[in-house]
Parts: sequence; structure tokens; C-alpha cells
Amino acid sequence: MIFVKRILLFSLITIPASLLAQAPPVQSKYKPEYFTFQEVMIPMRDGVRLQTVIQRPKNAVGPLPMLFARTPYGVPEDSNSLTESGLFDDLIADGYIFVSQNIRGRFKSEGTFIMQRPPRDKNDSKSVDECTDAYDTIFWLLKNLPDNNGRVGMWGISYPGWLVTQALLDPHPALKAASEQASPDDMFINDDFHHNGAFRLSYGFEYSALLESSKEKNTNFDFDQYDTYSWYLGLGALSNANQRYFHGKLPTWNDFVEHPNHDFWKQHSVTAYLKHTTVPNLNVAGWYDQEDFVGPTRIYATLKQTDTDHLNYFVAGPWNHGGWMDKSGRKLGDIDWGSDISGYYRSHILAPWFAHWLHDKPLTEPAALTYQTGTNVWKSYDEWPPRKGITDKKLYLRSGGKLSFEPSPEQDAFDSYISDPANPVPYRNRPITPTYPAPAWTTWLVQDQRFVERRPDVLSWQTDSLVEDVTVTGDIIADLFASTTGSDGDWIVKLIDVYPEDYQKINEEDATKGTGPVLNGYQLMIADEILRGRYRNSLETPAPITPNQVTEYRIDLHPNDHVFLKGHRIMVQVQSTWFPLYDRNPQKFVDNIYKAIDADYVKATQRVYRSKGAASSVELPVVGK
Ligand code: PG9
Repeated sequence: MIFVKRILLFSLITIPASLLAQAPPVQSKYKPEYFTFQEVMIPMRDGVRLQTVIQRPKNAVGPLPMLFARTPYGVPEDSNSLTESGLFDDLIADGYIFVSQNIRGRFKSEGTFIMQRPPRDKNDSKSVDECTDAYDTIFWLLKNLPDNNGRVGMWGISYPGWLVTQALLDPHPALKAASEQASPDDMFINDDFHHNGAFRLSYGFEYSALLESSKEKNTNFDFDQYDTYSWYLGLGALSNANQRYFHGKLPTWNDFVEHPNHDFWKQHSVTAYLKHTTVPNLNVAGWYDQEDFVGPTRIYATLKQTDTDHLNYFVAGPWNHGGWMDKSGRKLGDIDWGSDISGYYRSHILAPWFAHWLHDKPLTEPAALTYQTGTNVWKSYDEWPPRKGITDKKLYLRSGGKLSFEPSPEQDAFDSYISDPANPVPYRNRPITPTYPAPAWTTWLVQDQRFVERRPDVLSWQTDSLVEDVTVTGDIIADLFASTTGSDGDWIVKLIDVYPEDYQKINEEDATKGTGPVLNGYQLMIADEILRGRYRNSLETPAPITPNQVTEYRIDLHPNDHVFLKGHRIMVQVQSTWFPLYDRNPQKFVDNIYKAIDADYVKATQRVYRSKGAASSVELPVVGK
């Protein structure tokens, strides 16, 4: 989610506010007076009225299509949000009526807010959902807006992106184009609230407070400590959250507590329902999206299976959450991607795509476009991920902290650490400021991983300096053989690009002019994921781990497009805590972790095996042989 000033920009499309805070305004060609600004309450089929803002170019010649966004975060208060940033200039030039709507129960919209309202029961003729609300709004807009051309495009980032997917479940016939951007898919498996069953504590806690403390506004939780690492540690067991702070009043927090397994969460999953679309859809993902990277990759992959009419498109780049609506997108944290990828995306990908479906302009876009990191170039593919010319190769953990494409000949070899819930590994450098509205959250995925490398509870293995480029394009999977003295435990795997120690010399310009940070030896995370051990066989039915037994854990590290350049090294890190982004696993099997008490949290000794028959590795889709 995106903050305050930014939230208004996001409510057009709508963009995470955290992005707005970073981006200096771009000069726009347009002034707010270019638009008429109108706020209306649009009635839904059950009589509930939704607060909707309509901005129309005053001097438009001829009928225009509409670009429609739905949001829980608040609609714009004036047309500055369209013109001030300059981010919408390409779209404004093409000509659209911009429509933004608050969903039920948020701000002035009537009705009740339900976090990710599940699709309705179609046997109940009175039932409503986000799809019927989108449908009813489009119906109203077509009838009531003069000079519309009968075509609607829907778009949105994150929650608004998820709302786009809901409109696709039973789309209004006038919905001619959709762009789901950073929509979550299944919130138990990936994206905002859990990953592979592990609870995203700081995000889940702060987001529940943000949306459910008040109807009329977004509320940042008021921490009484600057470093939320200490604050969450002080919170102790999850059961303390309701006792001390929420008192059972936040429905989403209560859902976390009452639905610890993958049951309830399925009803919010996009790909459980949306298997096929008749509406062209542009899926947009950020490799470094700290909230919803996986959603668009899974939505694209699911729709691709039935996409005989070529309606399903995919774009990905090294953006954080919604970073494609950042001014330039060239830099993220300390990393420079070499060109203004966000500006390129808006002018050469997004605007032409909508102009094709809504204005009949020609389209030359391939099915998939990615901005490949390392080489820092745009790549186009017939499908994503491509299979042609790819060889799956395993990179094995070896003794002495080495990584190699050759497996170990050793027997019963392992590396070990003690995982202590009282001293969890921080997920980003401390002090860990609150998720919102502080900007540090938005760049944590590119933070230099050296800050944890030497911790005794983080294991690292790395290759020698590469003698040639290694290009990884497609799905990356970790195959871990590990044991624990506990009966539950988390496994976190990170794939890292280690920059050369003399990198500064290579990048004279940056280093000598002082224009860039010194990246010598930088450890840039390329892929990462967590698996909660109790869910290794089934997300629905958790099961204890047998203590001290070597167990295989396959962890999906998701697709990527990255070149580990000659002279760099490839590194893998393994750890068992990532706090407070993820809650601490008690490491002792309990029925419901959300109801665990402080005494349930115990130390465990973890072993990661690198031997014959238990050869832990990371599987890489390598371009070439
Ligand atoms: N990542 C946020 C979100 C999406 C969907 C549900 C809950 C949270 C967002 O930025 O909107």
C-alpha cells in the first residue's frame, strides 16, 4: 500500500502512497483546469451508493473511453492528482474519462467494508460482491456520462489491482481492457498476509489497523518505539495482540487468529476462480515488490493456459510495489538499473496497450516483456517464462561455504545453526521503522545482505568468481534437505548476487564522482522465500516435523530474469527467522500458532545437508547449455 499524497495518485489507478513520498513531482503538460471534476454517489443493485469521482477533459472532441479504478484508500479530492505528477500525461494525451470509486464501507461509500470480499453466491439473486459493484457502476456510467465511447478500461495496483481481477469474473460487456497490476493471488501462499503459511506479522498487523480502525480514513498504528523489531519482540506471542491492542475489534486480525490454515483464505484467491478471461488483461509485476510480486505472475500463468485469443500479457521489471508509477524507476535503494524504466513502461507499454483496446490504435506488444537485471535491458518473449534455450541446472551447497554445479561426494555432511525465537534474524537493517508511512519498507528487498551474513544463525554458501555470465530466466526453486531438533520450524532461502570486491574500479564514474553508492562486495537479493515447516506436505493440514529427521523442503523462489555477470559470485543464504516481517515459529508444534503462549517458543538446532542423497540445491533455469 502506498501513502498519503501518494494514496491520492494511487486512487486514480491507484498507486501505493509510499511511492509518492519518494518521487519528486514531474512537470506535467496539463493543468488541473484541463478536467471537469465531479463527485457522484452511484447506486448499486441493492441500493447501496458508492462515492465516485469523474474527471473528464473539458475540451475533448468526440466521445472518449473511460479508465476506471476502484479502491479502498480514498478517491481524489481534485484534479491535481491527475496533473500534478505528470505520471498520467501519456494517457491524458490519448484521451480518457478518469473514474475513481471507493468500495463499500470506505470513506463516503455506503455499506460495509469486508477485506477482500469473497465472490458472491450466484444462487442468491440478492447477493453482491466487488464484481457486481464494478458491473453496476459501468452500467451507470455508460448511461449517465455524456460523450463516452461505450468502452471501459479498468486498472489498479495492489488492492485496486485485485478489484480489477474481481471485475473479470463476470465482466460487463463494455469492459474492453483490464490491467491487473500487483494484485495478490492467494493470501495464504503468497503476497501480503502469508507466504507458504508463514504469517507476515508486521504487514498483517499494521495493515489490519490501517484499514479497519476507521471507516473514514487510513490509520497508521501508533508505535511507542522507533524500532519495531524491539516492539514486536516485546509483543511476544501472537495471542498478546488482541489482548493488549486490538481487543477483538479488527475483523482481519480475528481472521488471522481463527483461520491459521489454508481454508478460509482460498475464497479470496484470484486463480481459484479466474481461470479464463474474455477481456484483454495486462499483468504487471515488480521483481522487488515488497507486497505482491507473486500474484501477477500466478494470475498471468493461470490465464495463459486457456489464452487461445492472445488476450493475456505480462510485464515485469525491477520495481518495488507499484514502482512503475514512480517518476523514473531508474534507481531502487542503492541500485541503479541503468535507465528510466518506469517512464518507458508508461509511454511505450501501458499507454499504447490501452490505446489499442479502447481507441483502436495499432499494437505491437509481445506477450511478455521483462526488464532483465544485470544486463539492464528490456527483453521480449512469446510466453513467460520462456522454455526455449533454457537448461535447468542445480547449484549445490558444498563444504567450506562453497556453491557448485557439481554435487557433493560426501556422506552425512551438513552445516548447522541454532535458531532462537528470542533473538530472531531481522529482515532489514535495524532500526526497523514502521511499515507505513516510512519509506524504508519500500526498498528492503534490495538492501545489502551483508548485514546478516556473519550472524551465527544465517548460513551462506557462494560460488567462486564467475568466469562467464550466468543468465537465469524463469522459475527458480530451492530444494532443501534439512533437519531440526524442534517439531516445527521455518526455512528461508535467499539467492544473492555478490558484486565483485573491486566493483568500484569497474564503475569509475559512479565512484569517483561520488554519484553513486559504492557497491563493492554488495549482496543483492535476487530471489527469496520462506516455508513454514508444518505445511511442507499440505497447506490445509499442518503436521509436526519429526525431530532430527532429514526432511526435504521444496521452496518456490518464483520466476526472475537476471544475469549474474562475469566476476560476480552467486550466493545462497539459509536462516529460520525473518523478523518482524514474519512471526516467529515457536519451533514446537502447536495446534494454532496465533494462540501460542510465550512459553511455547523454544530454541532449535537446524542442520542443512549437503551430502549424497541429501544434496540441498537451488534449481536455476539457465539460458544456454
Ligand atoms: N498490498 C496491499 C493489499 C492488497 C490487497 C489486500 C490487502 C493489502 C495494497 O497495497 O493495496
